[in-house]
Amino acid sequence: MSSYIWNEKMETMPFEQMQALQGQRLADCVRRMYGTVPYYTKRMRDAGLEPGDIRTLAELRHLPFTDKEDMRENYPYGTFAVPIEDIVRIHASSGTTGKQKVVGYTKDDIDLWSECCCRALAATGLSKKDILHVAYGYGLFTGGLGLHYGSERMGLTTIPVSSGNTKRQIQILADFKPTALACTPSYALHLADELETYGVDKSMLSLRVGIFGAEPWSLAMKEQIEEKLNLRAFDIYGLSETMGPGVSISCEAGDLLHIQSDHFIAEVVDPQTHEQLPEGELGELVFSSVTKQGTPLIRYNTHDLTRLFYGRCGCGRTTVRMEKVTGRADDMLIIRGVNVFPTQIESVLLNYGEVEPHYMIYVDRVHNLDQMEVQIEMTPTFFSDSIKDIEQTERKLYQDIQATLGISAKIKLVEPRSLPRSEGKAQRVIDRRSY
Ligand code: DLL
Repeated sequence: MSSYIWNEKMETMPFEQMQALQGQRLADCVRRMYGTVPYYTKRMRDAGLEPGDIRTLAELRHLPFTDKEDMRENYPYGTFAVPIEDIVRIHASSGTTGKQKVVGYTKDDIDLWSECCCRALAATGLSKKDILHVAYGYGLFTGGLGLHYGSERMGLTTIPVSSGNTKRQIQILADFKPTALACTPSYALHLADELETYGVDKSMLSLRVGIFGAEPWSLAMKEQIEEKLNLRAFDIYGLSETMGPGVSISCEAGDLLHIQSDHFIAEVVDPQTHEQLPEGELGELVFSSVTKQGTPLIRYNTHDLTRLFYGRCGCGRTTVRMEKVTGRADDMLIIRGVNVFPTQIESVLLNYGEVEPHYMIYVDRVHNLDQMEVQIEMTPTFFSDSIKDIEQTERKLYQDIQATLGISAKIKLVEPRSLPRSEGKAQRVIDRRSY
């Protein structure tokens, strides 16, 4: 079945009407938070603002930003806008450093989240006739439970496998015949590679849709997963602070992701000046989750890098679209002064039939000079080739990566299956530099 629109009214609302609704919801949200959430009240006062100053969407740009530090400084419940007895669920995300970012959901928030996930699932063409295998982790991570509730609300047969235990995952894929798989793209690739180990051919699977996200992945990787698992892959985006999966989803008409604009007001800002950027310009993605009751956030800087696009999409939706997130501003490596994102390296590797998209980037500082080494797994067939061929491919990759990044990196082709695999978000970079 092809995709359909779950909430016609909200997902196809004329742009001006949506902006008016967003402005109204923003004003309500500011009023709700002012006086209830102490850190936010202080922020507004410091900026010389009162709730009455915010009446329309145009006034959004006057409001102060919120960042992960605000969540950490107010750990665990200081960002909550309702008493704890109204909270029915808590999630948390740890990130790489510091205290966890804790978020609370009221019953209405869980309903809103399920609605957003239904919209996302519908955009991929799933309906109640489908069986969804959820291999995102269940627990404090939002991936598993978030999609689970949306899937059940839509009436799909939902298999809550959670992450880990690859052997069992493959057995379920082969025996229960799910038609859709939800997990991180790196784990989808791992599952595809492991099919053979367990004597399963992709023709024995019934998958037709993949709902992949929670980490950056390139379009080249998307094509590989589609081919290896014989499905159509969609990109699902979200973050715990604003809700979890379902904030945006790609559609059948293209690779841009539709943001659920009636709940999340998106801006893209210049990373240095924090000024709003016009349509199509690359910058940091900022969200205001104006309908959330538990932990609403205003102008939360995700530090994810993307561009925004407006106008009606080929699928009929009018919601604001964002480009596939290529990385986070804080994931960016600066090697000898040059900005490098792991996904740039990934898109080069994926043009080579001799290697697998399993790679690790090691960064060191030797005699005050940054050095980058990229280790890439060879395919089992290429691994058995002559040393001369392997060295030649290493040289070609060296040149290609240098041309793409503008700096050189040592390339080391390693044995198949020798690099660590992740069951959730993949770790691609080990930065061993000390400053
Ligand atoms: O990763 C929520 C999620 C679960 C999204 C399942 C999609 C599917 P956090 O653990 O809080 O929440 O991490 C959020 O992950 O700021 C991005 O940097 C990254 N991220 C999430 N989705 C994508 C995506 C979940 N589709 C952080 N593409 C975000 C690229 C993504 N990066």
